[in-house]
Amino acid sequence: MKRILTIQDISCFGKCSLTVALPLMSSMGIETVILPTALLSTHTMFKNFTCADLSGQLIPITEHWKAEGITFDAICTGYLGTEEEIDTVIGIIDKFRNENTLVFIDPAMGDNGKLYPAFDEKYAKKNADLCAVADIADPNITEASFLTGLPYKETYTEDYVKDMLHALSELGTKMPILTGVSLSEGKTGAMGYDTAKKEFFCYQNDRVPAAYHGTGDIFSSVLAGAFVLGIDRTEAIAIAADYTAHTIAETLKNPENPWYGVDFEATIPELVDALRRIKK
Ligand code: PXL
Repeated sequence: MKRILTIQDISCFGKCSLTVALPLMSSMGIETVILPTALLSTHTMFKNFTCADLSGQLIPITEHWKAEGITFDAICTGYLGTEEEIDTVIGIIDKFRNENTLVFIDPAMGDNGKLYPAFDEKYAKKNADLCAVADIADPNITEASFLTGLPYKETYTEDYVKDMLHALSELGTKMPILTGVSLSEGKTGAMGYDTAKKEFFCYQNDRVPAAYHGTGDIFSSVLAGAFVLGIDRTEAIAIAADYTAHTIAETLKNPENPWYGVDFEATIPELVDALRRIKK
């Protein structure tokens, strides 16, 4: 069984970061080891959330793992807290990485042209150091724009997406994958660039007309899981994009309209079926 380490916060209520990554990766048949960086009452889109910083625990926990001889097939990161924490996480990646380890970075820090409330531009730039050590990094267009300094655009051409991917690969990321990319009216998906092969790859599905919090984390968790399972890159983004779109569509049917996070629990069986179809 593949074993993945996921490093991000626990938002107790709100369906994002670890409370999404753990169930999704587990349901994909991957042993999922968590390293919580902070403990929040809710994610930061709620007012008055509490937050206990756990970054002082990261070194003692990972030193214990090292002493136990624990290894990982992949290390992935999501929402982190501070610039110092990013340095600590880079050190952890360095400590556990070998030639077969997949390092997957989701530089989760903003959406819709804006950074999340807890972050500033300095923090955003620091994420470029993290992307520099990534095999795969999957920013959305907002995050990519803060990482590269290229302007954020809501309407754009394929050339803009390709320029963004080139700029991300210049940070050092081997395979940047830009999410939330729409190449035609009514469509959305992702486009990636394989720097070694100098090849672009892309998947587009029908846009479900709704925006919910936490969908980026869902997409990333499934994408990272698919890569760890050895699924081909275009099929990996297709699985992640279809699962995310289907989950948003299901959530739209929920009369309680939970803006804070999507009903990903309802669609896990479809994810498992999609993986079974690929394995056949
Ligand atoms: O990646 C989304 C996310 C994760 N964790 C926390 C957040 C957010 C988005 O706002 O606040 C704590």
